[in-house]
Amino acid sequence: MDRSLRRAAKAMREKRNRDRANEEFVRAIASSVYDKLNDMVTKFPSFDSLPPFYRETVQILFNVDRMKKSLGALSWAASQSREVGYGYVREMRHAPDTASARKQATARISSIVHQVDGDLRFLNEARNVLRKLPDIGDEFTVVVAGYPNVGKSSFIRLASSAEPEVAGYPFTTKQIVVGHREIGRRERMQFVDTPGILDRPEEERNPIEQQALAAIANVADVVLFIIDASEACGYTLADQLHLLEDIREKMAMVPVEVAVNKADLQSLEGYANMSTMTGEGVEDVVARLLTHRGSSPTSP
Ligand SMILES: Nc1nc2c(ncn2[C@@H]2O[C@H](COP(=O)(O)OP(=O)(O)O)[C@@H](O)[C@H]2O)c(=O)[nH]1
Ligand SMILES: [Mg+2]
Repeated sequence: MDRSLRRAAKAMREKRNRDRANEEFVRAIASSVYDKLNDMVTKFPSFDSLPPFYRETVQILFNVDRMKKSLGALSWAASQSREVGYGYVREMRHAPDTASARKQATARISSIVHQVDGDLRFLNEARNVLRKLPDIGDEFTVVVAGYPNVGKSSFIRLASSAEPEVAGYPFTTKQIVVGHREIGRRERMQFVDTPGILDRPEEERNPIEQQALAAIANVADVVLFIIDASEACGYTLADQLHLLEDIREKMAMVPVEVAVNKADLQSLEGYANMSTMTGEGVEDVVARLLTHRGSSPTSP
């Protein structure tokens, strides 16, 4: 409203005749409010073209129906403001007192905008969160799981071709880490680390985290579960294997690869062993992960 009022005042100053100036004020405020509200609607991220991860996230956080309703309310307010404003402009051609018509028109448009105040605030908040969502595209996706301190971050750092990106994660206070690696001509795979989601057993997950897990299961082409057999991470091997079974169950549709890290301290027979400290075995694990490329229903 403030922005539109400033525009209108400027448009008004450009007219010599007082009645035409009042008319111009109303026309300017009506079209400026119309443009601004319509702009918000057309530039809002489209839900239907969102990748699955975002779609689920948006659904969990904001409810797509409510967003569609709010966007509908803005469209209504946009055309209503223009209609009301232009109605006054037509009347002002013959009105004896254009100044009071100008005030009335301004008050009515302002009241229309106030009616969608809640929608504007809601959409603004939603847009801010959408902008901050981690950049998870449709690339071949490895979700890295395992208890804290087993070496998930170290693995992603080592396996990625560039420094992993860190983004705020809407479900927790934690951050999501995404690493990328080139796998052939103009193709990339991505590694996603989800602290707070796949590093504890089921019982400790709150409902929002459980939904987050469902969203993650949706984007994962394969899960890499990392075990620290040395138990230097602070969790027993038995606890780690228990979490592995929990994740296998939860992500039933997604294949799970297991790697034993910190093999420089303690390896485990029958598993793929690696050490993200010495680098040994890491490339073999990446190669195993790549065998799942194109075989999963979620891959593009
Ligand atoms: N000895 C040894 N230590 C490791 C290895 N990989 C990671 N660490 C250490 O384990 C700790 C946790 O690693 P980090 O990658 O942050 O684990 P995350 O919590 O699962 O992401 C760090 O102090 C690492 O230096 C490894 O292969 N060998
Ligand atoms: Mg970590």
